[in-house]
Amino acid sequence: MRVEQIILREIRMRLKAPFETSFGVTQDRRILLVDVMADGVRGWGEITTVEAPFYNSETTDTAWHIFSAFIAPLVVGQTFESAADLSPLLDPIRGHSMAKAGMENALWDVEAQQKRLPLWKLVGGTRNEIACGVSLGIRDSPAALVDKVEEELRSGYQRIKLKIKPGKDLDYVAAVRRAFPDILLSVDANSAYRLADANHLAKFDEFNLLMMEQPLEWDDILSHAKLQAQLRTAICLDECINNSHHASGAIDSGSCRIINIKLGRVGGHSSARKVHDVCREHNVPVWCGGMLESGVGRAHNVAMSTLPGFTLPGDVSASQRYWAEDIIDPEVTITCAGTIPAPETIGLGYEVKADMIEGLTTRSNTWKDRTRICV
Ligand code: OSB
Ligand code: MG
Repeated sequence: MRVEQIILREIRMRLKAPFETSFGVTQDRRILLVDVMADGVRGWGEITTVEAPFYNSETTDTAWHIFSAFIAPLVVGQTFESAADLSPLLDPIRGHSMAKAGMENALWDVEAQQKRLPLWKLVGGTRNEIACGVSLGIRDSPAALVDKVEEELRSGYQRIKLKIKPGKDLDYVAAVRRAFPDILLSVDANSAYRLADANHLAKFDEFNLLMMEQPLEWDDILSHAKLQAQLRTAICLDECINNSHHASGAIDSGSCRIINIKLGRVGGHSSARKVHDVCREHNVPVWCGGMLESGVGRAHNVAMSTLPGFTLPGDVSASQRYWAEDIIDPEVTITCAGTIPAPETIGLGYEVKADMIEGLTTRSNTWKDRTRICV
C-alpha cells in the first residue's frame, strides 16, 4: 500500500459524566484521529492519549507534536507490504507509542479493506464475540458506587472494575463486595500506592478480587514483584507494560499474574500481538484496557480483543456509556449476556461518520505524497 495522504485531526468530545481516577478527573476529551488514504482506501486510527501526563508520559499535545514533526513526514509517500511493516520504520522514534499506534492502526484498517477481511480476522482474532466489563470512576460515597455497580450489572456487564486511591479504597470495595458477593470484581489504583503500603494492600485479599491493577509506580516492574509476593490477590500490570520485552520481564520476575493490553500504550496492533503471544506462552491471561476512546479506538479494541489469549472480560464497553452520540455507525452495543459480537463487515466493521468528525474537528494537519502531486 502506498500512503497518499495523512490527515491528523483533533476533535473535542464531552463525556456524559466526569470520570475520576487516582490521577485526576476528566470530562472534556481532546482526541486525535488519524485519517489516512492509501491506494485510494481510507483508514482510521485513534491516538489514545489523555490530556495530561498523569497516566503515562504522553499527552494529546505531545502526540500532536511527535506525529506532525516526525511520524507523518516519515510515512507519507512510503509503500508498505503490510501495516505490520510500519513499526520498524517508526522504531528510531523513542517512546511515543500512542502517537505511533494511531498511524499504524489506520493502516491496519486500510489493509483489512484491501484484503476484504474484517479487521479482527486480519489481526489474527479467533473469537466472534468478546466479553465485556466496565471501569467505574471514583465516586463520592460507597453507597453511590454500589448503585452504579447495580446499574452496570443490570446491563449485563460480566466484570466490574473499581478505580481506587488512598482514602477511597477499602470501604468502597467492601460495600460493593457485601452487596454483590459473587461478581467478578477488580480494582485499579493507577500507581497511587507505594511498596511501603504492602500491609494496607494485603487487606484487599479478603475481597476475593479477580485482580489488583497497577498499584505501584508506573515504571517500576520490580517493586510489583516484591508486592506480589506479599499478596494473595493477583496483580495485573497496565502502565508498566509498553512492549513484549516488558511483558517477559514482568512475567519472569513474578511481578504480575495478569496483563492488561492497551493498543496505544504498546504502540499498535503488531506490538499488541507480540505482548499477547508472550503472555500466552506463559499462560498469563490478558484483557483489553480502555482509554475513554471514541468509536474509532473502540472498534480497534474490539478487533484486538478477539485474539485467543483475551480470556478475561475487558474494559471495552458500549459507546452510549461514554457519549451522547459516537462517531461510528452502528455504535458499539453489548448483548444482554455482556458481550460485543465481532463485526462481520470488512475493515473496522463500523462506518466512521466523517461528516460528524468534520464538525467536531478543532484543528487538523494534512500531508500529501509530493511525488504523486508532481506527476
Ligand atoms: O487505567 O485503565 C486505566 C481511563 C483513562 C486512563 C487510564 C485508565 C482508564 C480506564 C477507563 O480505566 C477505561 C475505559 O472505560 O475506557
Ligand atoms: Mg489501568
